[in-house]
Amino acid sequence: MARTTNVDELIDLMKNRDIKGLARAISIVENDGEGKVRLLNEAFKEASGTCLTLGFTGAPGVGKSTLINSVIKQYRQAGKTVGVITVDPTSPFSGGAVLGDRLRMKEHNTDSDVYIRSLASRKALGGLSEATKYALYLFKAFGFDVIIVETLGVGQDEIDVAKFVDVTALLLVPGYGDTIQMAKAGIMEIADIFIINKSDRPGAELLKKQILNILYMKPEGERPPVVNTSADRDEGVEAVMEAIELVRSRSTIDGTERYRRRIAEEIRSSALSLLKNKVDQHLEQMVDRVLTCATTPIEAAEDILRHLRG
Ligand SMILES: Nc1nc2c(ncn2[C@@H]2O[C@H](COP(=O)(O)OP(=O)(O)O)[C@@H](O)[C@H]2O)c(=O)[nH]1
Ligand SMILES: [Mg+2]
Repeated sequence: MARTTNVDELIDLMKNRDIKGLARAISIVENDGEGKVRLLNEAFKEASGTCLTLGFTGAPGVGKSTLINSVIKQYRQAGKTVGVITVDPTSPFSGGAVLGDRLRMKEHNTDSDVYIRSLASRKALGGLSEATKYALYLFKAFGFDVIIVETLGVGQDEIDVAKFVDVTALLLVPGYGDTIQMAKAGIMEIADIFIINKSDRPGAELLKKQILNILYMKPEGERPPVVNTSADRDEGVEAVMEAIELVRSRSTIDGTERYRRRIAEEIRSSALSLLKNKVDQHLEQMVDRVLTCATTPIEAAEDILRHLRG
């Protein structure tokens, strides 16, 4: 069967660290291609258990791509291979920013031990896109030492990323709407590391104090490090690396529990996405029935679920 061989071949290519195999596999996942589910199942089984996954989150423009660029350099100097997953905004207004990302990271394009892949942000159930979650499976199967996810930094994806990576770094910048940035629901809770980027600008120390004040409530051993950086000058990047190591050393303590929670989250998000697809198949018909007063929305929902069970 051609389809089966194809998946096996891709898995073999990835195991042999062939970047073209990885690129093809990601395309299958992105485009809902044939063999996607088997490919992902095999990738999950092959996944390297030792790779470190990092999420960089924060509003557009705070300097995520710039900082990731510096972090890649640090890992490369340490001889580590790095995979980066970044999310392309589908919004036409952000076209310039996407191009900016590519240009900024171009420095590493000739380095075969760094692979940067942009993914479409569509099809997310309000959170991190399915393509991003599944690209993580593939990157792990490929066996990068470090995998970095850059979020779009908009809405739920900013928070959702923390469920799927080992260490989440939240970037903030001094000078604009600090309180608004921090008050954003859930964002303070998910950050393992706070990075105040653009610390060359006024207000960086004040912002640091504000963050430390909030974090003071946490027990010392769990308190997230707060780091000042000027990513575009490579300043503070060593401190970021130390913070990552600190958080990583902590999380081995409750590593099993963390992993259990992540797997639960992966099952939940996959189940919801399957369910959503199934429900969507019945929607139009049910809308017609409600519009003709044959049923109510609540009864229609129950009907769909009954139908799924049967
Ligand atoms: N002044 C200053 N500008 C920075 C710094 N880091 C990044 N930038 C600039 O901020 C802009 C947005 O950076 P980018 O990395 O694309 O942000 P992203 O949208 O979060 O990925 C770019 O013009 C960067 O050159 C910094 O530390 N200081
Ligand atoms: Mg960016």
